[in-house]
Amino acid sequence: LDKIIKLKNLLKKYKLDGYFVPMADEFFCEYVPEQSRRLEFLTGFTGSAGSCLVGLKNSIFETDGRYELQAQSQVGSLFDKILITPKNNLINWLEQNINTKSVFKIGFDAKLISQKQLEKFENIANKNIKFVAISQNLVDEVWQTKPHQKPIEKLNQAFAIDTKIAGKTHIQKIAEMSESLQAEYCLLTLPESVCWLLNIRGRDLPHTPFLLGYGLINKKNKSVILYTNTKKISAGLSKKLGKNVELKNLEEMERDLKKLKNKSVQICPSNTSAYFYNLLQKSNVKIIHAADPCLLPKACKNTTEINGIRQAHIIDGVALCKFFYWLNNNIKTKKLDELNIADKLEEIRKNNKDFFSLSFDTIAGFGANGAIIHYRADKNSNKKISGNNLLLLDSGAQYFGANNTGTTDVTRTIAIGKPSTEQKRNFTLVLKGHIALANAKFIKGTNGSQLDVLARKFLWAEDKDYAHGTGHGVGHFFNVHEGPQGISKYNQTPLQAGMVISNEPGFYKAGEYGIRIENLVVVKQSKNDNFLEFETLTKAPIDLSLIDIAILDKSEKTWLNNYHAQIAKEIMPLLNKNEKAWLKNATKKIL
Ligand SMILES: [Mn+2]
Repeated sequence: LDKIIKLKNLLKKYKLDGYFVPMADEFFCEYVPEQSRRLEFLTGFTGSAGSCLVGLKNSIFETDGRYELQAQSQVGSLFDKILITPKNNLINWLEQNINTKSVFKIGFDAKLISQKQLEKFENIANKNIKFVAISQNLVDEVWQTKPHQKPIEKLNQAFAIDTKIAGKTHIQKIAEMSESLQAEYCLLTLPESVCWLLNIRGRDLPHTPFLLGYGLINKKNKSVILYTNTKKISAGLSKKLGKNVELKNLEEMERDLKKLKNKSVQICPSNTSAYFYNLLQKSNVKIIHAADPCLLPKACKNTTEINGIRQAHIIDGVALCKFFYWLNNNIKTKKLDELNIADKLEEIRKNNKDFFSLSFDTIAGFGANGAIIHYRADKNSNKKISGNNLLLLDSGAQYFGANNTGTTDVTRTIAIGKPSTEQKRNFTLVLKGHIALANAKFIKGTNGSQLDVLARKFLWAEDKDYAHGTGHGVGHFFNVHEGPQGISKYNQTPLQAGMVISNEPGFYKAGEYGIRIENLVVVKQSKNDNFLEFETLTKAPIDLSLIDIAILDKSEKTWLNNYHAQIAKEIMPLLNKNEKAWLKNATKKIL
């Protein structure tokens, strides 16, 4: 609370009525590094989506439905109201509650909000509400004064991805991107695009191998300036990047952008900060709005990348099978809970020499906790795993090795004790949807929103559904949530060969249990040139004890038997004797 009081004192100093604090840092990634977790520092909120307005009179917190309960418990006492987006949001709240005749000034840091978000703010109906960019970040001002201590950015070394892993040199990529530009320059503001383009990775985020930085492509010269903390780039890496890539510190970017006067620069307003947008505008740069040109080619993996991803899934499948064998053997004798099984799974994955990191925090939710879609166990919520109920386990890893570089994300639901008839029925409905999507063949141009129903139709037939998308894109040793592809009620991006995507229908009964079956698939050319289909990448058995075989049709049984036979073939040779016996039973043919 004292931090909020200190911030309120600063409002008076800067003559503001309120100050807006977003979750994002200046790189707009899904995960935010420690030194930029301002919302968490200020409020104690640990979720991954949220923002707040600290006002002299009222203070408001907003987040989405996933974090409703968490926000209430973590920040409920600090704020007058918690808004759950998209139904309620800060703009609506301001319009309904601020009706002063005088100007109401809300300060913000223009580096931390996108131009698109600023435009939404500026379109607010009540024109007495003014959004004012403040160059000093007010949360940092609190964070940098004793007794608080803002963490210092770690100088994590970046590293190169060999062409044998990336399938294409960065020189080729730069040439192709330059070719595609609609302007003389392109400002890349997403670290994922910069890292993809230059075939580099970094260690700036715990689960995503990003080097945080920006890029400026020069179309004519087919060259790139990389703006980052150059202390993170070794002499060797700098040499590898060669003469087409110039390294500069972030502080130099502002001066360089001003020099682009009268030149045309392509940017994407939804991931370019209001700060840089404004700077370009003031410098008389011709701004051209376009989607980030790297995102689509990054999403469509080449054959080399797909081969690496396939192998990464075999390593991951081995770790999962070893874990399932261990779980099966220890469930009755050891005291297991959500936290210690997540640790055990991480320990097993780490045994592989090419393990790099987890790709997100493991979700291990037993019984009622499994029904919380983005659950993460902590000391208070941690449930013992015993009795009869379902264990939902969603986890993944990053692997980096000569032949097995890739990102995994897999969910299995496991029966602990004896499952109920109802649990088996719902699990089988989810499985039928999973198989229908895995088996789908579709004409080129089809998008995720057209396929989404395949995964839901069996649940819908019984008036059931799940409140999340069916699939998200996944990067190649990159972000576990990658755009623009996805399978959901809304995603309009046509699926293309090489896209990696999750297939993860589920069913959740609040207060009782959760079910989700998640595999990653890659889009590939079908025999007929006009059609596409999926190849399933994930290699982990699906719990046979949860299947109501009577409601599977012949083609569904065939899919499951083939899937399990493939796992047995690829994973078996990499297990010890006891684990082999377990896997043989777990992948036995159903009739
Ligand atoms: Mn997933």
